[in-house]
Amino acid sequence: KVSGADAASSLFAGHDEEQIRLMAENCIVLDYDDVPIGSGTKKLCHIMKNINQGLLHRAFSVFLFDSQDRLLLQQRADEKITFPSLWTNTCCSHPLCVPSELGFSSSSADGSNIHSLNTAVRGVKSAAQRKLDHELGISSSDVPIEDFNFLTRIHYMAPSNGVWGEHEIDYILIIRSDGKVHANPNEVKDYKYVTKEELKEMFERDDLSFTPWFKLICESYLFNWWNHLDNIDTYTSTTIDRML
Ligand code: DMA
Ligand code: MN
Repeated sequence: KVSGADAASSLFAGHDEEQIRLMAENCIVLDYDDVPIGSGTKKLCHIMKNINQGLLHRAFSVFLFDSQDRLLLQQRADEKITFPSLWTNTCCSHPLCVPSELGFSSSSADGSNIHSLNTAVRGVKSAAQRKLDHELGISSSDVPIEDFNFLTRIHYMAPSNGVWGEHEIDYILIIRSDGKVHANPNEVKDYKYVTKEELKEMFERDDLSFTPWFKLICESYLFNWWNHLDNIDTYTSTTIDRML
């Protein structure tokens, strides 16, 4: 149930109750170098006024390809508070500020160093598995952790509507799966598997709109990666690409 304060907040006026509830999730707040420095609610992290003062958080973007090399796209639900109704990559969200999604693991060989990229990647993959199930109903057994490929990190900022926006270090993950989709209508309005040519045709249409991060990734990396899915593990970069 949404707390009285949030339900009454004018920031949330007219918004969906479930999406308001999700704004209480705790995101991982970062310094400029992607080191976790604390937690902040999803609400706090997505208010443009805070972003303009430098507030930055960790995110991920999954690109799921089927065995025929088609990319799974989703159209965000009208209920989404940020970037509603736009077409985008398979699944995006935020790792939560909890040990498993920070990547802490007692069994890992590299320990759980908060400064280590391997640690962060482990946490992000776990969050990606959780959200593929939540948004698209893709079973975790169809997207095992070891099948995710980490590609790179993109630092970007984009205003959405009204007071809302994004400012993230976005971990890009690619996975191949033929897992069956059972879309959650509160998250996803529509979905579609596309070839490269079909995606390019969608970009030409003036009745379709896309999220800013998906466009950025398409213009920079996506088509090159798409040509090399069979050895995508060799495309990993440890640098942060600042697309600001
Ligand atoms: C946020 O995605 C992450 C990126 C990379 C933009 P989102 O707004 O879909 O997050 P959530 O599904 O948690 O609302
Ligand atoms: Mn975000």
